Amino acid sequence: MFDLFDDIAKPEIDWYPGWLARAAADALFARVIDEVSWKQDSMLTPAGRVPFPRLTAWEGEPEAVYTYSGVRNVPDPWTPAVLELKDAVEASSATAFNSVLVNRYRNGADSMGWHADKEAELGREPVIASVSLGATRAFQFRHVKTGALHTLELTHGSLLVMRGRTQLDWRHRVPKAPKVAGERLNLTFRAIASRG
Ligand SMILES: O=C(O)CCC(=O)C(=O)O
Ligand SMILES: [Mn+2]
Repeated sequence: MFDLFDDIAKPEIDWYPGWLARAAADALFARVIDEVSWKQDSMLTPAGRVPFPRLTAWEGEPEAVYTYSGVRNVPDPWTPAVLELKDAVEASSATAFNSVLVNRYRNGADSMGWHADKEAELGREPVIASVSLGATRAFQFRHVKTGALHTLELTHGSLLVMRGRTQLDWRHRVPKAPKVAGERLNLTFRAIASRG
């Protein structure tokens, strides 16, 4: 009953700003851009279909089927640089992942709105490991009850691991950044329990 403040202080995250050495991050940025099959997905809004303000790709094991907006998505097979990153992320986070959502923010006009990663396939308290490459972008958390805000600068070669109640108690986003000209990649590794 008096646990009102338990979840307020901060999201449950592990943050490794210098996770990859500069040269390794540079090489992986170029390889991921080159090897991934980028898609321009869109979402259905009351005003009709609107393209996402970013390019995306979904890779993983064939059984890691992800359903969103009523569409059953089978992942593309792992590509080599993404698979190398998966192995390194699994070692750092002590978690096994079977899929990754890759986001490509072409410049500061690209973004991702407030959301939590709450799909049933992820389970109730998922571990989600997020690798950033390229231009630094702000990443904000907003507490669902108090509105408390936390901002992290997601730098080239960083790793952010979200755990525990982070997806239940917080929303997160990558706001537009009009001054950012450079491109950024983000890979969020996930463990999907397929519903068949
Ligand atoms: O680009 C980012 O850092 C966030 C990506 C994200 O929240 C997601 O893919 O669900
Ligand atoms: Mn997310």
